[in-house]
Amino acid sequence: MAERAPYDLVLRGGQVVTASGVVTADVAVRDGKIAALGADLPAGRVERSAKGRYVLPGGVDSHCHVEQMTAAGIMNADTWESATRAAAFGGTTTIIPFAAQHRGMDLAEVVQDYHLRADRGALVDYAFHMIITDPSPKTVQKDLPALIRSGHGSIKVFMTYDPLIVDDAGILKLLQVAKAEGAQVCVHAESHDMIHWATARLLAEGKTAPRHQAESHPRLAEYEAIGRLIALAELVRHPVMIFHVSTAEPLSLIRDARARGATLWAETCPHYLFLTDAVMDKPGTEGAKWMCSPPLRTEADQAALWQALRAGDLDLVSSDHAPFRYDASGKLAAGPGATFKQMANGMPGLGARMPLLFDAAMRGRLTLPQVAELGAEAPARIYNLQDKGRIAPGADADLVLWNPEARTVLSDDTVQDGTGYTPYPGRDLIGAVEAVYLRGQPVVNEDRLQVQPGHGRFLPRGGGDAAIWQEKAV
Ligand code: DUC
Ligand code: ZN
Ligand code: ZN
Repeated sequence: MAERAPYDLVLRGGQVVTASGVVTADVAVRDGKIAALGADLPAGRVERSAKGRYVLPGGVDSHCHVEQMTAAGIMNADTWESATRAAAFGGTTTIIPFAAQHRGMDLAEVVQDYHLRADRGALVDYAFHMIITDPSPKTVQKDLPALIRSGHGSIKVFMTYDPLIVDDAGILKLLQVAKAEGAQVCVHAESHDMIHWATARLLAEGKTAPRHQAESHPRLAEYEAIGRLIALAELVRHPVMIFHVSTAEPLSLIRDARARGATLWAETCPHYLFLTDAVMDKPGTEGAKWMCSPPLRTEADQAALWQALRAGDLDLVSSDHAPFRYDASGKLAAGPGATFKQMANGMPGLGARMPLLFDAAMRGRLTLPQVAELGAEAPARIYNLQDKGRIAPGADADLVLWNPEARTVLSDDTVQDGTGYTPYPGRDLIGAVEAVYLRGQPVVNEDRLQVQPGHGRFLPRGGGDAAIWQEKAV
């Protein structure tokens, strides 16, 4: 009887990229896990040359919105299938979108509903953050603890938006529950009242076009809310994840808080790194394609965010994929005369995130190990996805082969998600995804999808270390 090859798959002789460096190595896979890394490993049942290619961990996108309804009742442009298709083609194999409670909704039912749709449609693996907009006694005392214990280890709260805002008292209550149950708390931190004030002034002056949306979210609104959030976290002594940092000034708040011993995390997103608000200066309503919240900022902010990523002041890069079509089903749902305030915020990003980061490494803005860290290892570690985001024996064999000789030109015609446009039309990126493996199985190969909806698995997780306030001597 023929002997079984020791491995199911061996990727031979690639440049293997982890957060700690780049080495030439074979990567061997058995039973969906990375079994060995090294030179001249024994044969696999399937052999593939990775010579001249970089092998990176499958991306982990820890902040994206999938098949999510806005408070105004607009379903975003993606199904689970289209969103995870975009993720897979863009080298991302794990996502953490949201199960979004709107006011009056039963949180347990909301989570069950998102599960049903995800379980049917997902092509890549996933977990959820639970958005809490209604910290009622039932949510806080009953549903939330039960859901955290069943593997939903993080929540998101908003400090702004009329239909979503949780006030400081509510945030303190949620931090307390999260602390007791070992859950993580992610926060959209912008001052509601400052946005309200700025928006009212702009609308009164007739400045209703999408490009004014950027002015309606003053940079001080982010600074003030992040400072307040850090104070709330320090009061309860429970960590927070500061979502989508877009401006330079809060970086010093983050550094100072850490220097005095606070435990916290912070992310930024590709659109703040690669775009400025100048892109919104388009005729008519076209600027709406780039409306997001917090909004696009300036070149000086971009430079500060890149520096913060290199310095470790920001921990990871998520897409904040929030897709709305540029038509009456999405951005233009409120009709032709709508003001920016009536248009949905957000832009697509699941597919472009890792290609943009890989390109940044090829152009010397980051190193490849930083790309592995910011795009995969850090989000997996912070969100307690222990088998994900790493190329190491025992981890899930989520692997992406990148060809540094190829180019990827982003265009509306090639987007894989449901949005129908890219925020980066015409951008020419160095590098291209050649193959994507999830748990050792090909998901994308030579530009073809290899799996069916439902292939993705739910990843139950607790809050992990990121839900524990680390007592540091300072
Ligand atoms: N916040 C997000 O995190 N995503 C999209 C819109 C928003 O306000
Ligand atoms: Zn947000
Ligand atoms: Zn978001």
